[in-house]
Amino acid sequence: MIFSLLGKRVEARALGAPSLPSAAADFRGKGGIAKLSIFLVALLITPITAQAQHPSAGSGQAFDGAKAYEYAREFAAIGPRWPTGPGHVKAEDFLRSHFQRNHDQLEQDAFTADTPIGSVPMCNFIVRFSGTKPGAIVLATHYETNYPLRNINFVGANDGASTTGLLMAIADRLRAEAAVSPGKKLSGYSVWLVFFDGEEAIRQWSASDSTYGSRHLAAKWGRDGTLGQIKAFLLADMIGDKDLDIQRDTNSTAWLVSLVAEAAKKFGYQRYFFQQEMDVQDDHLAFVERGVPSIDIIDLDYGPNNSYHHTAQDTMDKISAHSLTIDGDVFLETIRLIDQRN
Ligand code: 1BN
Ligand code: ZN
Repeated sequence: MIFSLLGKRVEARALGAPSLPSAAADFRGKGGIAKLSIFLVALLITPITAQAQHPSAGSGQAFDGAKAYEYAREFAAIGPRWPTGPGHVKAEDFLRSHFQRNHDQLEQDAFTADTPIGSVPMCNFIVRFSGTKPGAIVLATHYETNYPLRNINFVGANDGASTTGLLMAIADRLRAEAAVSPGKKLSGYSVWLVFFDGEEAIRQWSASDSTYGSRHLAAKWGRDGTLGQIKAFLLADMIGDKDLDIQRDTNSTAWLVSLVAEAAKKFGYQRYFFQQEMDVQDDHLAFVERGVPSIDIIDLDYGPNNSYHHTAQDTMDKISAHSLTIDGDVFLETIRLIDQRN
């Protein structure tokens, strides 16, 4: 399959996964009904621990994808959020006031980006939840919308808003977990949520005209030694899509890809993950280049022939609470697996 994105052609390779991944596909053909009956009886009598665990596994509570969706809806309702535009200021205010209201540890990383239209003020937001172990896991997204699309009503429901909502709902979970823990700390590594500005190209995507926020923060954290604390960097991008199919990015760190696949498997979510592979350039690259174990969890197949991507059709009706539940369950389980790793 070939996607045409931002004027670039991105080639995707199918990884030989069955197109009908459900167990039902195995019961076609001779003796199928008998086998299906045996399978259903086995399902009924198999202890729950032996099956793919429903999202109550792990921390003991299903992820609230409806809450993530509601945050995304509020955020997308701000309207277009292109750098230098009025919606961008409102988006910054929204994030700032949300995390301040919740008394979270918020850092605002304001900087000036050198872009094809000149100097542009940008701001990354970092929200930190302290853990008992030394080191941190970073979960990241971008929140702004595309400057070249400023003259259409591009609200980026999937592209920016969905994963902003996802991280806000993850913050709710982390805050609640810390509140009931000894010393008000997460048990495990610290978790830092990062909302990047300036992921999108200002004129045309290139290494120097894109990912302004992540390149700025990776360089800054490289200079001040913060990168050395980061055990893993997980990027979420465009994974609110109702029709979720997350590609395996070939620039991502192999062990982290395996860990995310293991987390997905725990919930029986394998069919949504890594059926195709792609070379993806995104906000994780500045961290990959500096040796931080990193993964881009991204769905680059949005709508028929990718027709919703970077169009005014990227609206809330194209994303779902169910996809955000899958994402949240897998992110939280991946954190748990990284915590257990060493
Ligand atoms: C993601 C969302 N991107 C832009 N908006 C980056 C990207 C687009 C990466 C296409 C790979 C292909
Ligand atoms: Zn985009």
